[in-house]
Amino acid sequence: MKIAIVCYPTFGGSGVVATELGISLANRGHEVHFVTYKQPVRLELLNNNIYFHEVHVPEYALFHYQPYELALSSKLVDTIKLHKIDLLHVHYAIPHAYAGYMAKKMLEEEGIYVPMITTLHGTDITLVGKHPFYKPAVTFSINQSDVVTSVSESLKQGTLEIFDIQGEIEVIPNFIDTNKYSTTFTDCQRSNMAKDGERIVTHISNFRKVKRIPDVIRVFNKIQQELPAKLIMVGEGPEKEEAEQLCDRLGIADKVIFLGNSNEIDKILCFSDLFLLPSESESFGLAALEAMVNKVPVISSNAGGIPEVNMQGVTGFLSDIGDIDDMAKNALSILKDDETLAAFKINAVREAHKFDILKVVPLYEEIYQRAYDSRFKNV
Ligand code: GMT
Repeated sequence: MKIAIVCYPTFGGSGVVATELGISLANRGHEVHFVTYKQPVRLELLNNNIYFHEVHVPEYALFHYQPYELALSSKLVDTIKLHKIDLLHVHYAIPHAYAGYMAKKMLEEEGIYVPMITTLHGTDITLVGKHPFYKPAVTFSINQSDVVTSVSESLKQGTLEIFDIQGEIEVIPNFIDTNKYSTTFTDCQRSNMAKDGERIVTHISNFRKVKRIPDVIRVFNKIQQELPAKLIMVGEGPEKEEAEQLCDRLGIADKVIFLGNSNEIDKILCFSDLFLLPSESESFGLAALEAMVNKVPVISSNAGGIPEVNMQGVTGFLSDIGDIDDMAKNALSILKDDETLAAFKINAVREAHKFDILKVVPLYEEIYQRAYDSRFKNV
C-alpha cells in the first residue's frame, strides 16, 4: 500500500510513534511518504520505500500567523496525486486531521478518494484539543475521519467524555521494537555518569508543565538523602531553567546532570537504575515503555494511560499525582538492594515485550486494509 503519514517531526512521543510506524511499514513492503515541515528526528531516509515531503509555509507580511494547515493540505493534495497514495494516516489531531480533511475534500472534487486514519495521542485531546477555541474544529475533524484510533483505553474514554464523537474509537497501543534492544550492543558507560555504588535515576521528557518536573527533582532529593545517587535529566523545554534553580536551592546541583535533547536515549537508559514519570496527564507514557525495554523499572503517577503500561508492584510503582513522599518511598523500596532491583528489571523488560512492534503494526495494517476496502462508502 502507498501510505502518507502526517506527524510532528520534533522530539515528542507522537512523532516518534509515527516515525517508527512508518519505518516498520516500509520494512514490511509498504511505500511510506512522510509529509511534515522538517525531517522527523528518528527518520533515516536510506530505505527504498521511504519518502519525505517537506511542507513550506511562505512568509507574507500580512500574516500574523503563518497558515500551516493551508500549506499542509495543499502539499497533501500534490503528494497524494503525484505518488498515487492509497491512504492518509495523520498523527495528532491538531491541526493534522483538519488539514487532512481539507485535502480529502479537494481530492474528491477531482474524483480521487483517499481514506483518512486519525490517531489521537494525548495532549491533542486532554490539553489543547478541549480548549473552547479549538473544540468545534477538533470534534469535526475527528468525526470526519474514516477511522479514529487512540493510543490507550484511557485516552479513548477521555475523548468520549470531552467530545461528541459519533463513530468508533479503536485502541491501538504504542509499541517498541524489542528486537532492536536485544540485538544492538550497547556498552553501558556507567562510570561516565556516576561513581561505583551510586544509583542512577533518569527522567526524559520535553520539560513541559504537564510532566511535573519539580516532582522529579523533589522525589530524587528524597532518594539521595537515603542512598548515594545521581539524577540524569534528558530533554529541553520551558520548565528546565526552573528545575536547575530548584536543584541549586535544594543543594543537589552536583548530583543532577542536565543533558538536553538526545538521540542516544538507549545508551542513557542502559546505565539507568530507575525511571521517574510523575506526569499530571499522560495518555500512554512512551518514555516509560522505552525505559522498561531497557530494563529500567518505573516510578510514575497513576495519570491517564500510565497504568496500562507500568504495572503496580511488577515493573515499578504508581502513586497519586503529586504524592512525592509515596513515589520516593516506592523508589527506595526498589533501589534498596541489588536483588530487588534485578527482579524489577527482569519484570520491566518482560512486560515491555507485550508492546512489541511486531504485535502492534499488523493492527494498523488491518485497519488500513479495512479503510481502503470501504473507501467509497463515506463519499
Ligand atoms: O508527552 C508529550 O508531551 C508529547 C506528546 C506528543 O504528542 O508527542 O506525547 C503524547 O503522545 C505520546 C505518544 O502517543 C504518549 O506516549 C504520551 O503519553 C502523550 N503525552 C501526553 O499525554 C501528555
